[in-house]
Amino acid sequence: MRIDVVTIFPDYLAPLELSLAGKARDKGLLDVRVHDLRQWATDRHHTVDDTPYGGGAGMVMKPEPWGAAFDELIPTGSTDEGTPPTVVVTTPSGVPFTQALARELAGRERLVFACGRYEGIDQRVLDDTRGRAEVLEVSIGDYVLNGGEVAALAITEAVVRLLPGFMGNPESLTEESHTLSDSGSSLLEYPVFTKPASWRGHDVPPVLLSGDHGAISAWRREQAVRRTAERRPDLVHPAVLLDDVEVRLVRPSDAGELFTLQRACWVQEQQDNPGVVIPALTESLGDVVAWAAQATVLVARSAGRLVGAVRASPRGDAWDIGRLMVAPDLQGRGLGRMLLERIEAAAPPEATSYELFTGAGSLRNQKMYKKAGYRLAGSPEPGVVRLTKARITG
Ligand code: 6GU
Repeated sequence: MRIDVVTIFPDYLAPLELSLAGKARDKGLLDVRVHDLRQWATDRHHTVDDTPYGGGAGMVMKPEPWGAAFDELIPTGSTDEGTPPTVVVTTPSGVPFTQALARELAGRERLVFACGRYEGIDQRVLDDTRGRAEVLEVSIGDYVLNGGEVAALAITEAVVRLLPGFMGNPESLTEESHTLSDSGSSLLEYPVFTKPASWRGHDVPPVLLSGDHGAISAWRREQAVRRTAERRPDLVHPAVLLDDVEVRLVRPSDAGELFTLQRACWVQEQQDNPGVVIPALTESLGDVVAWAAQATVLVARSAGRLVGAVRASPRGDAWDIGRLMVAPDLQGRGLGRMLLERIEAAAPPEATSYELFTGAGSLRNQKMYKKAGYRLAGSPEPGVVRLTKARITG
């Protein structure tokens, strides 16, 4: 494989000479060349950036130096002899870099990295290059780096170690995190241990010393699944997109699932508020049917599944909101906040404030309510806090 890197900071790419990529070079698997973009800038100051058309902050990388760089590195006609080169433009607005993309890139004969700086590269450079090469805009994660150099290093490292003949022991490639299992799902790696069996009072899990290979595989798989569910729920079940969610008024036929969802949701509340009596945990199906018929109740469904609900009723001048619930596996995605906004919007015209209660120990709930504009307004009984928000009517 041949890799060219075009950057205004060639020194940044020095690590390519070392370790991994250096090893691949020594084995003759890899030919890496780093180029300074400024050598293709024609003015006296070797200018590579300019102000953006349309205004706005920051600078944009000028098209001419990039055009000249690609003309030299990827001459027209380079498509004719076999596979066209792949230009990887590193940018936070690219497609996510994944192990699957690393495997794809490892199959290419030529990669050309274009390391963006400033606010990015004039878009026409990429459009102009598409005739001669496959152009991919790639990001290494949801955060912003000053430039694409570190991303180019990371991508190179992930790709080069997959080159046939690079790894001494190819088996270590098939077991690691993010390798697709037979079922097609991706799991994080299980925790690993080495000698001694006891260290600073921490023991290695006994099953690993048992010599029972079946039990060891089962334990490892269980640990991998547990870790993945905790750290990367997005890998276990694809994110529920908010526009997948239908919110509507409750119907009598929702009651059974509402009853089940309520129980599941308030178990956590009981754990966070020990000793507090929580009616939502002990109500019967009949109780749920009764309040669902009396109050204004909204339910959220996603792909047919009941995933959230909220209820409210007028009390004096207040719109009394309660039973805001989101399925435990889908919390933290803004669903609760959306339901809260929707039930606020359903308040009768005469309501002047919103009011709700939650556990004194339910810090996550309180944080969400405060973000939504609620303020603590006393404690009606031990372990319970009241929150209120003035209604602003236009
Ligand atoms: Cl590829 N470039 C920059 N500048 N920032 C990033 C990135 C790339 N990937 C994540 N953040």
